[in-house]
Amino acid sequence: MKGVVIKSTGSWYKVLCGKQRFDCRIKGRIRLDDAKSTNPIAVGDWVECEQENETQAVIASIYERTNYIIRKAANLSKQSHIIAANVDMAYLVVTVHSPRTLLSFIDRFLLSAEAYSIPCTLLINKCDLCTSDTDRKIIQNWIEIYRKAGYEILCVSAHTSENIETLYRLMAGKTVVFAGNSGVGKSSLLNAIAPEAASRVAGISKSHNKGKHTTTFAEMYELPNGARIIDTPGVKSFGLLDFEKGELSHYFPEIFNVSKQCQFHNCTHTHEPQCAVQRAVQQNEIAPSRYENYVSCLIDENTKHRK
Ligand SMILES: Nc1nc2c(ncn2[C@@H]2O[C@H](COP(=O)(O)OP(=O)(O)OP(=O)(O)O)[C@@H](O)[C@H]2O)c(=O)[nH]1
Ligand SMILES: [Mg+2]
Ligand SMILES: [Zn+2]
Repeated sequence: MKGVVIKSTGSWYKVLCGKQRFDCRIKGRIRLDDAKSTNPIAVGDWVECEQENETQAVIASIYERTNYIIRKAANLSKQSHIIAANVDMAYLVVTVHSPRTLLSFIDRFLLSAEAYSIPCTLLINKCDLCTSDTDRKIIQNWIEIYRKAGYEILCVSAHTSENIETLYRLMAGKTVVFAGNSGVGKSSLLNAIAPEAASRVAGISKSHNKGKHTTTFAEMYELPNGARIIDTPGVKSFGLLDFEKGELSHYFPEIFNVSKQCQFHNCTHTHEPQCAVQRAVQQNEIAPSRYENYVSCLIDENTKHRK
């Protein structure tokens, strides 16, 4: 029987086959394509199961993925971690307050989502906390940066329910993944959208103003309108997988658009003369922060020259 993985702890899996849920282990010698991954089977994967009894089954094989979102398990690690598979889109949850999300984190996430062809929308959560002029300016600035880059960006609040209905409507019938740093309110948003899901939520650590890594395993929740939300554990950083230097700019949509007008077709947009990208940055058509983060990814130790 075919089912979708709705929870994965790495050693056992919860699989939904039709309306029935099974606790599953992986069958002894299953063939896995991606042995470098810490979790070869991820939430969102379609699998073939063999039923053992009322509640248990074994995963015998895994169906090919349409896409997946992946990051390096740790910066120096050779292993990767698949956050979710077979998703229609990703919502990157970010916050101005408690904690403040770094733009470098956002841009690295967006880069990976582009590389794996996953449309991404940004959600600025905890907007209820942003009452000061300074906070409002930051929000305006973020909206400008990411709209210019071609991304949708929406202010929401899990506490006051701002834009929660809109979000629910936007997700109808889609499989979406909620990603972001720990403590930005991914699980809280899920609970606001689907109170029956009741995912665990915890406070922000007072000493560090950071999340407490409350959600430990990714899990998929089904909503009455056919949406499926994958709530994921917060990540601290987003380690890049091995990109080639030349392909990197393809994953910054606004840089890629303008780069067609550069003098050299293999322009890296760093030192070359007649670079349309650098000109666009000077004219503020491309946000300086986006350009800086592009350059920082370019010189990242994991980004390679073509072999
Ligand atoms: N003021 C305010 N607080 C919020 C909002 N959303 C979440 N919080 C609080 O932020 C804290 C962290 O929320 P969680 O939902 O656990 O965050 P998370 O992103 O799931 O964190 P991890 O599971 O650790 O990745 C909790 O104390 C929430 O009550 C919001 O919209 N406004
Ligand atoms: Mg959580
Ligand atoms: Zn250029």
